[in-house]
Amino acid sequence: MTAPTVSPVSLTAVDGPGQPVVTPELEDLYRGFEKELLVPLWTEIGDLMPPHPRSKAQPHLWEWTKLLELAGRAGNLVPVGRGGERRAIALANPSLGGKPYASPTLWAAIQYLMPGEDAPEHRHTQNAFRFVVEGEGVWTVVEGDGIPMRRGDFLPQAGWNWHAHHNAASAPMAWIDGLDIPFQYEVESQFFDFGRDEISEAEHATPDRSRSQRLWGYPGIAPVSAIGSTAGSPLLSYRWENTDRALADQLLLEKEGFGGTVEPGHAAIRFTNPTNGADVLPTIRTQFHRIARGVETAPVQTTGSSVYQVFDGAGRVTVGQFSWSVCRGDMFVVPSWQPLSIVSEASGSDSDSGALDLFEFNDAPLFEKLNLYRTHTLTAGDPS
Ligand code: 1HN
Repeated sequence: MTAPTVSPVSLTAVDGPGQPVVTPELEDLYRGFEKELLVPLWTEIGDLMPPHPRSKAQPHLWEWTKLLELAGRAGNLVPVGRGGERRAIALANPSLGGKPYASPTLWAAIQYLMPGEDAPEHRHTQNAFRFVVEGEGVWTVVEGDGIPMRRGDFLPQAGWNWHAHHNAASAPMAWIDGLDIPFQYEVESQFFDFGRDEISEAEHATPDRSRSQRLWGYPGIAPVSAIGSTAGSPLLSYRWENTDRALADQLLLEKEGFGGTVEPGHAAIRFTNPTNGADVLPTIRTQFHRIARGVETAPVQTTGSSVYQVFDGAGRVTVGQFSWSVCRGDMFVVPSWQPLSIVSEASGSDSDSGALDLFEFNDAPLFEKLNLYRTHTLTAGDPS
């Protein structure tokens, strides 16, 4: 290895509080630091030690109609197969240099599979999940277990499990993927294996209930033979009918005077691992919110980032200095410590209750494990 001819270290002497007097000797000292690849703390402290998180990421909204239209065009032009592995199109945060990262820790993508298509089997250390905002007909096959994917279903996919997908229906289907790729890329923990090019005929079967659901799909009941046997959640699909009823019941219980919501008119559930009540994935927390018509949530700021997808209804979302009208399928990112507030607004034509339903995923398990998790609800007296 030869030494770089141009040093990547670049130091500018400036006048300012806590800074040394700018003299030719100081400039010469700084050139010496640059040559030896050294950086003094006194020129960096403001950036390295901010008073609170200042995310490199920016709040941003991706509209579902645009995502779906482009994914559909990719469906006609781009084959799925070994090598590219998935027809997945990632959301790139506008201030992360064009990288396929929604936030510094989270990957979010729309994935699209044409009728009869198979996405080949592989496994990786990255933790992943799928969430379905519309459509049905794709089965994800995890360790040979075929799991149906339908509107509202949430499917966690802990790292290092073999998985493939196939579309058994006569129409294309889209869904979203969330993974911890940016985090694992930064900490250099990634492994990847190709599996079989084709899954077996038996694995193309479309059972209504997966093996995982038959073993783990009963509330509060665990199979004695398998307790403690898996790292991530052994329940491979969390079905919409349960999520919907849990949210509806929270709002009803609140109306009946028994509480249950996180704040008035705001029901929230977390998808948990039935073996221990922890998050379904070691690095990603997944939750679902139902905000009753006309309700505005209190602005909350949290360390770590989150991505939301509107599941149903319409509303207005404010993240820091950004504010958007949102409707079904739209996705937005909330960077670290940016206050988030949501108003549920009736969409007019909806025959339902007019509530706003949102799916959320975030990196809170990482922050909690590292003792870096903080959350704060802003009140009128807080500085803006
Ligand atoms: C992956 O395996 C899937 O299995 C989706 O559906 C997105 C993005 C990067 C790397 C692997 C999937 C992915 C991915």
